[in-house]
Amino acid sequence: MEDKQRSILIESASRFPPPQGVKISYGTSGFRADASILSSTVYRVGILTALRSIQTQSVIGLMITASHNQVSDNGIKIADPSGGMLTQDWEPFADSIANAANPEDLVLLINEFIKKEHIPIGGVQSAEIFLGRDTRPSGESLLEAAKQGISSIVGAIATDMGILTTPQLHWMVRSKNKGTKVSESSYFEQFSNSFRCLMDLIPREDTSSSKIVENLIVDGANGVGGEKLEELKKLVKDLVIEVRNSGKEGEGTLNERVGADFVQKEKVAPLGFSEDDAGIRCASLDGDADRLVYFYIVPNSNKKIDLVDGDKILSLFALFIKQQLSVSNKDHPIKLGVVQTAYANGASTDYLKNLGLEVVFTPTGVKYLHEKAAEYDIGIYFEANGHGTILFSEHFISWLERRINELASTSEGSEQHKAALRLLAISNLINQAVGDALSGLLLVEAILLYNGWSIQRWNELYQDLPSRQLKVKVADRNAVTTANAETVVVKPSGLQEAINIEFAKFPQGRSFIRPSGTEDVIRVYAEASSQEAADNLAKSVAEHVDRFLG
Ligand code: NG1
Ligand code: ZN
Repeated sequence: MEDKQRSILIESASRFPPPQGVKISYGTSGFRADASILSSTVYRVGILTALRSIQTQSVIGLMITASHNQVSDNGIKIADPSGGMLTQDWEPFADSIANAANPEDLVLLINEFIKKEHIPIGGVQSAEIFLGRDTRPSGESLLEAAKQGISSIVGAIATDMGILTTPQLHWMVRSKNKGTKVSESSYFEQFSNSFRCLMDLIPREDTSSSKIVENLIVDGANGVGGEKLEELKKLVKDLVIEVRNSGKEGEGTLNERVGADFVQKEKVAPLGFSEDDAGIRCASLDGDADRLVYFYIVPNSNKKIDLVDGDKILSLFALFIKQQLSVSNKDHPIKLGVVQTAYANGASTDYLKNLGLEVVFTPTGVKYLHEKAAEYDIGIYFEANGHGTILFSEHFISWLERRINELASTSEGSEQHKAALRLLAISNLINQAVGDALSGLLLVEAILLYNGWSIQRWNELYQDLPSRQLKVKVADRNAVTTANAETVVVKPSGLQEAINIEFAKFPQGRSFIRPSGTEDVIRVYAEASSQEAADNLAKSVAEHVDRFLG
């Protein structure tokens, strides 16, 4: 590293001292902590993104958000050139620089890393980083720290894309690197146009579909998603969407008893919804709009809901794609795969397998699911909490385009031709960079319309096994290690045996634990044939966790 570059780094790093006595770690989807201790981390991640941009000669994204966490938290997500999450190979470097004790140590670590990775810095190299942030009040000053980190690498520039949803920023990074338009309006255009395209391919003579065009009510978690959905809905005339908890002044606090995480974990309606909404199709976004769940309020139930979670969104998508594939193509072998995690409801896995689909499991975190889904021609992945998307391989898209041309000349307007066109429309409607609540919502709505289904009919695809999730505070969550896509506890020894004894007591019992990658807790999941049994199983497993680790 040249002297000039070194002194710029030493000088700027001294303005962002790390918090004392706290270890910061790169978790399930980046860094997350109380916003008050994050500025040094954001500054250092700014440096990291500049290095990654130089190495890949592509634009990298840096998003400031703590997703579904409380408003006083903040965090950082990084978008790689493809629009996906930062390559896992760089996570150890992210971890080590975030924890460097002083500017000298930081420079030492950077120096070592750029030598190992052959990253030329300090010369004429250029780098560009797109910055985005959600609506958290701490976002503005953290954004400044990110800019300082980026500009401390010679030749690197930061482009502030403003307040965005996480998937919007990932989409912009992907688009820029593919050489297409990147503005927010082009994002809205792409998704609203492909929605219209799919709508035009719906057989209109089927009048049963018109009845579900009625209201959709969306809970925007008082975050950035509500605001953006207001924009998007102006462009999609076929849908009537009412946005609540849209983040407007005075409407409520971000993620506080609202949003997809709250709805999915607590299984009650968010604030702003009442008995008057019973039976109506509702959806909830999370704080940065990369998660989507649906629900409806059960009449006379004290705002209890029937949850239509990520597993059911996945099932709706998988069923539709499978149908369209079998109509559009009889002979060409297409690899269609479904990716879930251990949190997927057991009933959803059975349903998908019964459809004849290949279902595979990965650990929690979309970085793992995304990577696995990318191995298929069409890979559909979802976490139960509503984060997911559908990936179409380039190879498959070229094949599909050829097929569409062929059919256009031999049987234009046939069902076969239309099914192939629908698949192409889906590939443009569903965000290819990362799970996106807004794009996912448009696809759900289009499929429901196509099928003429109410949310209740959709929910009947299969019946969820009752489940319960709990969190346990422990002294050191890293004392737990797991294997087999997090279904087996390896350490501390003896804990898995104790869990096995518990779930053997319950019909259809299943339970697992894992350290959270976004909060300082151990998560407990339990599933069984009745709610009471699932609750009891979760409780007794939580007690074992406390006994082994408390
Ligand atoms: P952790 O805290 O590691 O469980 C949570 C979600 C993940 C993922 C990340 C990122 C659950 C049980 N876990 O991770 O699926 O979405 O947040 O936001 O929902
Ligand atoms: Zn999120």
